[in-house]
Amino acid sequence: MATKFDAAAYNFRQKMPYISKDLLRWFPGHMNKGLKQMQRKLNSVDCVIEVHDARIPFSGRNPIFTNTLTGAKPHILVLNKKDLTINSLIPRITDQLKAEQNIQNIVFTNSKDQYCRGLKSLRPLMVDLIKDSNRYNRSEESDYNVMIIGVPNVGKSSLINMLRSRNLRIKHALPVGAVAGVTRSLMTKIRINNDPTIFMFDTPGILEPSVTNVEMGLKLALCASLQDHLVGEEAIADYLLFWLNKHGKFKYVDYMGLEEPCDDINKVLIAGAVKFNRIRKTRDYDNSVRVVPDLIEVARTMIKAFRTGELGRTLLDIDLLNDRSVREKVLA
Ligand SMILES: Nc1nc2c(ncn2[C@@H]2O[C@H](COP(=O)(O)OP(=O)(O)O)[C@@H](O)[C@H]2O)c(=O)[nH]1
Ligand SMILES: [Mg+2]
Repeated sequence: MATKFDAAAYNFRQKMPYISKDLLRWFPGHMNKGLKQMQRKLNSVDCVIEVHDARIPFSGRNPIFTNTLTGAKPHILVLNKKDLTINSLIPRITDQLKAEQNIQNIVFTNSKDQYCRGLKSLRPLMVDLIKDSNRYNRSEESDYNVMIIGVPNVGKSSLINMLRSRNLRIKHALPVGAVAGVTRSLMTKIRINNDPTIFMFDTPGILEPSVTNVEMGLKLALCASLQDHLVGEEAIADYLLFWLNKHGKFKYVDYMGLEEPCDDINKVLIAGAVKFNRIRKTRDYDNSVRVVPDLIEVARTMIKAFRTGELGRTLLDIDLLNDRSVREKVLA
């Protein structure tokens, strides 16, 4: 079992690996356009659902959402990918978000599970909030319009698909992608309920134009909100290794074919290359054959294992949780 290792016995890095801020500054033109369209559309929506990754509940949300898009309308924060985070921390996270950020409606979901309780609770919550709100120019409209916003790859399209197939028993309508920025066509309008009629506007993921905090950027990268090759797969894998070691999460040891924890990403990737047979043959200048490990490919494998939960459930924001005793219990 990978859990047999004692973190205290290793002299792990305390400082995050260095990465240039420039690599995390990824804000393609379509995001700017998307944001403008969303702002224009705001008058014709009755509720805004902001989707974010449950592994980073305290970081990485776009402040533009908080400041301009969610102000006047009923707002629900959906923390999706609940299946990849630590269930026992959900009440603490909810309390902290309510107290510190004044977010009143928080729902945890798994958009890949049609029986998810959070998903089930969303429709009645939306309807109640809209009924209780001042709909201004839309007070005569019987249809409800809901806008889904969030950074790339948090599961916005998956959530709409799942609500639609749950409520209307219709097959998926929206493309879903593992690569950041799949939803580029702006404002697809999708019916997800009949009585009352609820339409949802899917939107492209919009990141903060400049990442102000490097660690936050790396967490977003690890959760696939930035494109991997732009940040660099090895840099993302190194941050992942740093984080896993720092928090005593050692499932990667077995997974990467190591004997024991290791803080050196090169060694970890080389072990993985042997285990997964990711070895390339190249010819040297004198025509002799040399074998080299394909480190980028192995880094991709390691990152993917994190994203699919094979390296264990995680709360990447655990250091931002106020309650120290809870933090220590989880880490113990
Ligand atoms: N494990 C897990 N994966 C999810 C969940 N929701 C979405 N995904 C995956 O996350 C990736 C991005 O989903 P997508 O709906 O395209 O995100 P969007 O960019 O916000 O629209 C896809 O690979 C989905 O299959 C979830 O609740 N749990
Ligand atoms: Mg999408």
